Amino acid sequence: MSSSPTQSISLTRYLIEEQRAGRINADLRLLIEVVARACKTISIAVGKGALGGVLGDAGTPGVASMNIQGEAQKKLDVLSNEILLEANAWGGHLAGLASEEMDTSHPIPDVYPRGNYLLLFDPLDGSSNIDVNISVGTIFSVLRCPDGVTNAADEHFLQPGTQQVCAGYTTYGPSTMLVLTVGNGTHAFTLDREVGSFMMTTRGMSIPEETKEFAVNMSNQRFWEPPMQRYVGDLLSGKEGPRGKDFNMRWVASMVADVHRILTRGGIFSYPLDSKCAPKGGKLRLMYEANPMSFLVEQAGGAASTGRQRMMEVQPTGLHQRVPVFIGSKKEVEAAVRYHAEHDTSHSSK
Ligand code: P6P
Repeated sequence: MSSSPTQSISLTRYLIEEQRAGRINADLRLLIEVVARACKTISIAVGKGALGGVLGDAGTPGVASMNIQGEAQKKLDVLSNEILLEANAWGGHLAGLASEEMDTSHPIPDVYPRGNYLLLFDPLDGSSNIDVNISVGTIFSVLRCPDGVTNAADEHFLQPGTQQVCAGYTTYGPSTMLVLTVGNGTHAFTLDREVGSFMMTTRGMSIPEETKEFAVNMSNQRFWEPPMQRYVGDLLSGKEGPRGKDFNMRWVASMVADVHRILTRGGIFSYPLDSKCAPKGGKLRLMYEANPMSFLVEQAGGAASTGRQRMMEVQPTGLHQRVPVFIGSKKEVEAAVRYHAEHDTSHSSK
């Protein structure tokens, strides 16, 4: 992993420099600052743990609150969503928002001016880990609102990942870190809690092209498609097998934590189709999980695919669309894609 010295560059200074260079405008700078500030508030809530009375499921005792995903919402899911909605309502930089925790997109209240950006987010990804004190995170993606659209609706969000102008995540771990791209590399900022500022700690994250580490939920192995079975089987065969080297495995079950490790030291994260999730298109969501992570990883020299298509070229058909995900070290993602292509070719000719 390469990185250049960061001196004491704050997020604000970095954004001013990007604006001065013409890569972002004032509204996008405000958007990123607002989201970063909201994530600091979420970090405080997450950090309180049981002392903050915010652990456990949302809803009333015995009656869990479910989101559109059919997943039980944690209290912190709901709180994080509300923090991001409130923070982004009044700034005049957004035309609309969409969240994993809301069935449809959310318009900016009429009392506030509207801007030209669309913000999508998973307010607290990996929240099932909250109650066991494992790292979770916030993932966000920014698109331009189509010209001439004043009342953004769901269909205006359905743009491929290549249309993103910004993507980022905040990971609430031993330290709180914001990882961000505006299309000019992927950079990491660490929250200085004493000052309350995100300070650049890595300029230009760079994912090694090769890796010996993979991340997948192995308990789903018997449900995978044949190419995934063969791909992981060869990883597990190690140096005696076709890959000729031994691999290590990690699985945090928190996408932000797994992807942050991969951005930091390489690896491949896979959440493939399996017979359980295939009817829904996959497990992870395209618009506010796979696409922003793909933008960040590609900007760091990695790759991201559905296994059969570059992730950021998928034309979305729904706000909560799910996709299979292979993301990380470029040559390892290419290897996984090759296993799927070989399978599909040999089966299409039959
Ligand atoms: P599993 C968390 O719920 C999440 O959306 C991702 O953050 C994570 O990678 C995945 O699901 C974990 O899935 O099947 O291991 O619970």
